Amino acid sequence: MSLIKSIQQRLNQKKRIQGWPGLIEAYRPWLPVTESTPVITLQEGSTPLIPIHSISERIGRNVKVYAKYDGLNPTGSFKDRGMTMAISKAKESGCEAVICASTGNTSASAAAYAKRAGMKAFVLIPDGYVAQGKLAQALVYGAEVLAIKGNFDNALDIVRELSNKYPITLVNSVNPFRLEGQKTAAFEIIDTLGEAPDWLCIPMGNAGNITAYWMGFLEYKKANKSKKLPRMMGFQAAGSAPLVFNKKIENPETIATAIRIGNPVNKEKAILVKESSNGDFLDVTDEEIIEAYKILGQNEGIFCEPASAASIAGLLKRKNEVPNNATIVCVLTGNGLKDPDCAIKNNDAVFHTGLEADIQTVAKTMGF
Ligand code: AN7
Repeated sequence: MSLIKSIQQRLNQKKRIQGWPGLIEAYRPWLPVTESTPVITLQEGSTPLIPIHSISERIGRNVKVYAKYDGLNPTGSFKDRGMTMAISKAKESGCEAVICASTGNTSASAAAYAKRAGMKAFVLIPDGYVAQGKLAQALVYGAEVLAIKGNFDNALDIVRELSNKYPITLVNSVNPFRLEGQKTAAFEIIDTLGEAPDWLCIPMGNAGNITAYWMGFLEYKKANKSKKLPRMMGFQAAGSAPLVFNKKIENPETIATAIRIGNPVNKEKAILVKESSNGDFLDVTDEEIIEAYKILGQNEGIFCEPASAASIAGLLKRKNEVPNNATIVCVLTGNGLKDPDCAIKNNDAVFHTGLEADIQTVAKTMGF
């Protein structure tokens, strides 16, 4: 056996043992990294694309709906896709500290990856409006958490200025490496389905993710990995829908705190995505979000956070416009465990408490 062949075999074997290497190694030729980029990874990416029959059935007409369950990333949200890139590039440039403003998920992800890279992480959050799980993560990963008396938009203004004035790298989605990493979700969808879907349904906050997906779909189409491009359908919570109503929202409000954003940084890019994909933006009420959240939990065994359920709520709202036989992917951006308070308050479960610890009581309560 030739030497090259035996080295190749050993490498393949190593790959098998290690499993999925993380998205930078998996999609290296598509990403702005070089041999000298230190790869900071938690083996993010390769998330499941799960058929969701109860939603397909509600639409009918042989429509197939899938959930891209990005809540199964290492810190429980799609942010890890962008963060592996942003932090690797920050590390490459010699940076020692990163900062972000966040409704929660960015802070959790930035903290985890920064710490893994041996860097300091500062996170600015709106005091009282970050779901418990996300706050817990930022604290456990050892970020320095700064909670301000203001909303996400105020926090972003501050960190943008801070990163201009001081030697600290901004890792919000204004950082172009974030979008580069996040575009790999579109690659994975095409790699799995063998073609792009007809519609991509996605929640929007700062609209970085919808922009990143579109980049991914365009790049794969250009490389002949797919023949079509999806219509990009972006959804926002009704009380926080600057992109739907085409105006800045001073005091955004929604149960979906992840997307409680009134002045999206990627607004112009998002409008371009909508226009070039023949897509559309629509608002969904908190009630519709919770209804979709419950359907996913009760009928599919999928627990996502409220912001993610906006993609399902939006699809259901537009179901009459879905073409026959269409393939639709809804992006579930974050894990349901992120927001336990929302889960405890919004479910239809039968929950008996304070029962005596004996079999008779339990059996009787069960209806035997
Ligand atoms: C679960 O963490 O902005 O439209 O600071 O956490 O790319 O902003 C989170 C956004 C959707 C919206 N779903 O994505 C933050 C933050 C979940 C999210 C979005 C977010 P973008």
